[in-house]
Amino acid sequence: MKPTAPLFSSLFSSSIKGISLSCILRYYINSQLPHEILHQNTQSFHLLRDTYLIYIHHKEKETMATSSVKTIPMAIPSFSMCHKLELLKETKRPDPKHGGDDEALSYEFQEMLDSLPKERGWRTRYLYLFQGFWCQAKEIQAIMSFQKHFRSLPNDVVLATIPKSGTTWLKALTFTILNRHRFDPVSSTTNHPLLTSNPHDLVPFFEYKLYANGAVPDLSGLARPRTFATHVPFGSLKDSIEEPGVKVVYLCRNPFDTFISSWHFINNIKSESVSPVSLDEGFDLYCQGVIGFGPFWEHMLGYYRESLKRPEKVFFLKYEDLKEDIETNLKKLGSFLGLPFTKEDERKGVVKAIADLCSFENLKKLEVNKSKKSIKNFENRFLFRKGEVSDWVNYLSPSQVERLSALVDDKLGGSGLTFRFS
Ligand code: PAP
Repeated sequence: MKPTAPLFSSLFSSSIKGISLSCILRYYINSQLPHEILHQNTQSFHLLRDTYLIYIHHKEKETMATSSVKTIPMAIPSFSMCHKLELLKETKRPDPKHGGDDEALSYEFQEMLDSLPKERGWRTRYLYLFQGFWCQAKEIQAIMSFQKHFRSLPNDVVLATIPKSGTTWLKALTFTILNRHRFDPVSSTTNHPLLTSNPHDLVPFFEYKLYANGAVPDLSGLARPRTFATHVPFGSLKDSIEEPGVKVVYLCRNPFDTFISSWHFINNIKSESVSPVSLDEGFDLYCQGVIGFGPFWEHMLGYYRESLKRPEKVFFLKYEDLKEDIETNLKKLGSFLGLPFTKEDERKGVVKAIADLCSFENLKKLEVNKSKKSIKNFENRFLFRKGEVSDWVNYLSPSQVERLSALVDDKLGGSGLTFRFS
């Protein structure tokens, strides 16, 4: 077969029947066409000194393209199939290769993903080890965009958690404290935003909302102080919050309940194309650190150590402490955020009103949290399960308790970070 056509570089930027070659490449990388179809239509491709020679079969003539890109693990089918791609030109397609509910990812991005270690995912096919923590392909895409484009401002507030530690609660509490002069939590006639919006709609995540799909959002219209949320570990966040005035609030929950909460949540929201994670399998992954944004011990320690180093900038809260004494902790949070509760606030019952408004019982019964969707189309009701401390006793076997206790001792022992279980 004699190559006759232009070099890959020019071909790559060219188009065939109006469809760019990069689009065709992407389609075949993303698709899981039966192998026979690819084989039947492919002429051949060979590796020659780090370069793939891709033979493209055209109806009238054969074409060869050479690529300086090192890994193109695919083949181009007959151009007579190209008309079938016409419809795919601008549409985003599900990405079965990277996990079922992902939308199409760029060729360069997929190449980067393929270079990362990966493990079985909980709700998408894979979790990738990115910057030392495990996350989904779409999260990596968003985090990369966030890290590249986000510019912090002096009074920004960032709420950080590992998933299922009480993020929804922390968002509700912080939003209500910071906005209590605009939206009075005490007045019974108040039309407080929390009554009609899920907390995730009031405090956006960097990675699921603002920078999702690699977007670059315009943040200029946000009310001050700007309040954001993230699950990203501290090591991957710190360069993006260089402004000395930025404040971080971290909410931590005991790893036993965090695991049980994650397991329930993920099996409720995972795509149908991914098989359910059994409790035993999930537990094993969790203990290996393989959970979204894990290992959990590194996530917790990253923020914990920073809170010891810079307590005026990183405030470390525990879910169990909030459950035990919400009002004391709300006052500490208000002071940390620079909006301490005054004597007048206390006299009017503002602290108690915030605690009641944001309570599990109150939020769970609201229509918006019973029947609407917020993040990535998940049903809000899955965010409000039991809201208790130590529900794990109903699920974990004695040997699992022993294993996780030993792991917690091993990873967190001596750090000063401890948990209460009642
Ligand atoms: P996310 O990471 O998906 O945002 P997140 O809000 O961190 O989830 O965690 C959900 C957990 O917090 C659930 O715990 P459970 O599975 O053990 O029940 C949820 O019930 C609990 N939760 C949500 N809102 C509140 C609240 N207002 N008070 C106490 N716990 C809450």
